[in-house]
Amino acid sequence: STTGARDDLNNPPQKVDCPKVSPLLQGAKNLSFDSSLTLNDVVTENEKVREGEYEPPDCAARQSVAILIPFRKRERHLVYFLHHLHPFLQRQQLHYAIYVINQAGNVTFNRAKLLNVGYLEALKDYSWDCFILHDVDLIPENDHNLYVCEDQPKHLMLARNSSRYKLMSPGNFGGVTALTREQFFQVNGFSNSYWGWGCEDDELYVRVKLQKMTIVRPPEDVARYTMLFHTRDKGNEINEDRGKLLRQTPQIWRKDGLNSCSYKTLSIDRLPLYVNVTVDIGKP
Ligand code: UD2
Ligand code: MN
Repeated sequence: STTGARDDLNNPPQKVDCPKVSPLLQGAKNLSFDSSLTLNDVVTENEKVREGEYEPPDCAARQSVAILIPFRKRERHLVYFLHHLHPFLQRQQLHYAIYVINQAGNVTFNRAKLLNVGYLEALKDYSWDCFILHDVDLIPENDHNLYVCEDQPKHLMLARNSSRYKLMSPGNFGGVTALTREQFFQVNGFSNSYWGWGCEDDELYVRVKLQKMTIVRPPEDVARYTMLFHTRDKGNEINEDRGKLLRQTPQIWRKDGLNSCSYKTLSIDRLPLYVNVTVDIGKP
């Protein structure tokens, strides 16, 4: 066709890059959690989100970010998470999608292996620049805490209400971390061998250090979180082997990780606000 209108359809005008600092940021917020809020309410609040994915309408996002959440039976936390995170990420003008990696069955929980699965599965959808590895119960309080990756792995959760905002020790790498596609690949992801609670995050930190990477952090006053109340989940008992395993990292990281992560995907449900990947990850 030679009509102008038709050309516009075939070649939509290139979006300009989003500004370096989003004009939509609001800063520190007092979060509230309304126990009558339902998942359907949150769907209604977020009509611009499609199958868990969003792109800023007026500019080209600087990074495409996959949020990976290890999950089993934390439905209430997930409702609050989606309610807060979708608007938070949109104010940062990101292209993003939220993936919930749901462990099937009742055998011991394995957070690290679920995150490996999330990385591998999300990359089948899109070549994400950046991966945010995110506990479902941590809600960021300040949208200046940017959910983007840096040239080194980033630790985003430095203080939380449940510890009276006491600063985490510099050796901590848990809760919420951001690695680029290449950084996560370079360390061979997480170990698949941490069944139950503890030290899988420390293990990732060892992998990062073995690659001579360093850790970057946001400003302390910005990297603050509310942790939703919980007790230790059934099926996620403390891992008594964690210390022994951790000492073996230099010997095993090359053969225990993304390259040895075997699992069976039971379903991929593209729900309005997140992609739900239900997976059989085997047993210890
Ligand atoms: C700490 C770390 C966490 C992880 C964990 C040890 C912080 C703030 N967090 O969290 O990153 O290293 O210790 O494994 O340092 N989950 C479920 N269902 C379950 C069990 C766990 O969905 O039955 C998921 C959920 O996303 C949860 C996460 O796993 O937030 C971590 O488990 P947790 O919250 O019980 O552990 P916590 O708070 O001690
Ligand atoms: Mn927790």
